[in-house]
Amino acid sequence: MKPTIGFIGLGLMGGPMAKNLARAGFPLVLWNRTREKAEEFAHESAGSDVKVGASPRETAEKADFLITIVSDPPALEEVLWGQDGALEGLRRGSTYIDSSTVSPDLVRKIGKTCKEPGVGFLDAPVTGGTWGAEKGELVFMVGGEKEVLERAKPVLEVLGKRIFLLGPNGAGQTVKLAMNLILALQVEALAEALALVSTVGIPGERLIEVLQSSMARAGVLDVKAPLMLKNEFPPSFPLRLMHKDIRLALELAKQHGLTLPAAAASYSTYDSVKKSSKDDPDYAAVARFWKKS
Ligand code: NA7
Repeated sequence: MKPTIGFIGLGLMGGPMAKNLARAGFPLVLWNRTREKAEEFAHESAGSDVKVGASPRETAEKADFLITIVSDPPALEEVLWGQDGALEGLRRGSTYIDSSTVSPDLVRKIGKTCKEPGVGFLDAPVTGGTWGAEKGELVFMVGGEKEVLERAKPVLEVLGKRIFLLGPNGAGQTVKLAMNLILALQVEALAEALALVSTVGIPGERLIEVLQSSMARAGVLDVKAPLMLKNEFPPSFPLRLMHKDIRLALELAKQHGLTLPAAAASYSTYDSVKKSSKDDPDYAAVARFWKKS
């Protein structure tokens, strides 16, 4: 009999992750703020052991492993400390894994809160986008104790292909924020270069061809350049979340007395596109900044 997993947050990432756990035969108790999403999931999983929890607390009470993956720090605080919050429900000896991207401070606070009732806690943000979530090929950046991670591995290995233990609680989030900073800047640099060549009169496709043969070759060229060339931005990693991650990285830097000038400039570009976009685009839509005029 496999352990029961409580799963909170059926968004773009959480939905496919929970599906993989159901497929792997783990009994699931789901909770999502918009309850219909959890009900629809349970309906579609007829034949698997999938139930909908009444609240985050009840979901946690039933869980041997609890996983949360929600938008941002306020969403996670709401789920954990709000009315019928999950932290009240966690059982002694259970394991809690948060895969949202939030601040290192917040996950350290959660880690401290989990200690007293004897709950093992890992911050385990992910990279790989919706594609990685669907394929079960996410990469986990983990902060926490080795023994807790060993306990969680049979669950995480269903969801991901690589698991990096990076230090105590907060280390996973720190590395995730640093990594997303690079992606945000790379995608913005690509958008700037495309704006430059196309303004001068050279098709963007030619730039991409050259870049693919150069040292500037990178994963973002494969995944994001086609979106920019078509000017279509269906969300795989929404711009609003990248905007949040740059902000979290800047706040972390500030706490440590560090200045990140490129990140600060990039934040204002993402901010401007976020404010002027009426849809919920992928972060490749940062390219819209140069399409305004
Ligand atoms: P999505 O697709 O925006 O999904 C966000 C999830 O968080 C979704 O289940 C939301 O519920 C939930 N949410 C948002 N605000 C709240 C509050 N206040 N309370 C409870 N639940 C909430 O994001 P992704 O799946 O792409 O990403 C999730 C995380 O992974 C994020 O930190 C990324 O940076 C990385 P809803 O369905 O809207 O009711």
